Amino acid sequence: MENERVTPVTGTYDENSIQVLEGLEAVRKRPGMYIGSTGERGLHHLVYEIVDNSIDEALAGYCDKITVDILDDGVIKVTDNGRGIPVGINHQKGIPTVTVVYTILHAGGKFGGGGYKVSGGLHGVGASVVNALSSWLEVEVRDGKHVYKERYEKGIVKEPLKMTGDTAETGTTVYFKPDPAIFTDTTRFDYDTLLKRLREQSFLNAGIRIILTDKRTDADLPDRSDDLCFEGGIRSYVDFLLEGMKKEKLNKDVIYLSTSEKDSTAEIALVWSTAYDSRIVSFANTLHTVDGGTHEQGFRTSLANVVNKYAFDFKKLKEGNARLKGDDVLEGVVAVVSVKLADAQFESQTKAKLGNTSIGKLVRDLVNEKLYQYLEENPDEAKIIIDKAIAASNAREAAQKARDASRSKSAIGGKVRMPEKLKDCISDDPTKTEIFIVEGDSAGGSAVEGRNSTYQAILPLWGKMLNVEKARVDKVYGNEKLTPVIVALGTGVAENFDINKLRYDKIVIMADADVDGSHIRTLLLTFFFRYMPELIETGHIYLAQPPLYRVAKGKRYYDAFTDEERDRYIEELGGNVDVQRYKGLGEMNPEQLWETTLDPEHRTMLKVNMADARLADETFSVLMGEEVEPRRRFIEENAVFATDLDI
Ligand code: 1YM
Repeated sequence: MENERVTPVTGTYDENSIQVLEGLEAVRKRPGMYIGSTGERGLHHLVYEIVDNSIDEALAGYCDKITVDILDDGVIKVTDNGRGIPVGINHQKGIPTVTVVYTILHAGGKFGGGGYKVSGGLHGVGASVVNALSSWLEVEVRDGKHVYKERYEKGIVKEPLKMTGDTAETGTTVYFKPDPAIFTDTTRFDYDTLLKRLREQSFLNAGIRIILTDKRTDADLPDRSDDLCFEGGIRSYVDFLLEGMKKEKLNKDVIYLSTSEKDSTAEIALVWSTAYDSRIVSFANTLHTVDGGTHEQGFRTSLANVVNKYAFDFKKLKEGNARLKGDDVLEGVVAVVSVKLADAQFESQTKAKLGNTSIGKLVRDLVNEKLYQYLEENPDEAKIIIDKAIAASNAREAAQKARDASRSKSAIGGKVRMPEKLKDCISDDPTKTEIFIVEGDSAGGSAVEGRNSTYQAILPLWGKMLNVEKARVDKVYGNEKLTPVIVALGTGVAENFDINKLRYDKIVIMADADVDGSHIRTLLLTFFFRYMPELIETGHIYLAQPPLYRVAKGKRYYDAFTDEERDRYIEELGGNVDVQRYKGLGEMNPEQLWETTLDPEHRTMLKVNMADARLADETFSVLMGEEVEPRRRFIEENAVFATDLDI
């Protein structure tokens, strides 16, 4: 068939082109005003803006598949199987509607007012902004009969809309290349960044299928593709979060609540899990509200209300009992709260916090009514929830007692008495001092002798690790090993924690590479992770790395930390060497301990990050937890590590 030009109505052409050029100029002059930034975030937002139009089409019920391809040369391709952007002449503007959408500022979504855009790109400015900020952009529309194409450069029509062929399909495809003159930091798309946002979108819009594929042929990029479609919507999202946290559901199923009012909807998926903290992820118009806001706050407060109301109404708590605190009810909760509303008000430019008060009420009413109903109808689930909150409450009270005890001050001077076992350093400059928490008395003795007592303090932890003690926090607090640590560090714990009171710059856990050592490490890291996470976040926690071997030949020697390293040194020294295996910290003499583990000039230490600590927390839960089955499984899978574990 012959190509056919779709010609604009000429009468309004000049007017339009002035409007177009002014709009383009504004966007290119101040891109930040339209997409937030011209950094990596802004770059990725271009993709979301285009995809949002496809999602709107899906929400309207006309599209069920969206593909996003990352192509070579910084090009993105987005395709959907919707109706296709209208190609007919727009009566107001006298040019094709698709051209209006792509060239006239603020004409995205539904021009002419009415309705609201719920898929919510960052600033809701749409296709024309993406176009203005792209070196070139091509849009292809399939309307079930014909294929139409238009090409723009920096937002200006370069090849006007023309029919290029026939098709039985419908849909829209957009190719674009962000302009490197605008995105001066980078024009390189990050797969994981796109994946995160598109996954969120597919969770929040149940049933929509989004396929992301990295088609770049550049060096060392693995082929990646994710086919995202979640029939369960935000229920699937909760399962996904649990998987990431490696926690199990306590309830049989994820609980789902939803409601709608004239201009707004709220839906919540939640479950109680084996976790000790809570994870609540909230969205407004599908934008992740990182800092929460009225919707999230409404959820938190009403959750505590409902559980208390049910507990008292159904005599799970007696009349004289104290109410369960919000934090106790929240322990272990994993939830997704998603609201959609017209005229969303955000408290910050980045849309991280929702401000609309009416939506807070909608969420509260939803939880108060429907969750109560759920508890009434599912008494077994209600019991699980209340038992978890009561356990949390007991643990919190025990913790409070332990804290009060550890804060008791001696009569003179109001100074806290330091633990008897602590061999403190002379300096009290908390930016220079170090404390070594040492497993075992003999290693402690060597460390005390071997250290530089000006700035190195030693705290030996004596006795065997409490193998079978349960993971409950009250045990962790009352624990005879941890109290001296809390007192020596000086910061207090949990909500009383104050990093400004920290008495040392480096807190070094010094334990052997055997079962007892790894128990101590796991216990301490778990404890820091749960009750003093700021110490980890601010990089104060370290693991000492005592070497495993000394390889010596004559006067030359090397300390090796792994078998491979040992073999390398043996080779380097040309064989015929003396290899000594360090049996453990306790068997090193003070000089050796100083040389290998304490001396800042020679030692190797690992700085602990939150990921390490989280892993320890998980290991701890498995090792010390109440459930025998996962513990048995863990030990089987880690047989070497746990050969003489006493279970
Ligand atoms: C790859 C990007 O933009 N898809 C898309 C956009 C639209 C429609 C369908 C659509 C919407 C409507 C009617 C309507 C848009 N249309 C407009 C406008 N994919 C992509 N798919 N028919 C088709 O909203 O009534 C803006 S976006 F304004 F022209 F209707």
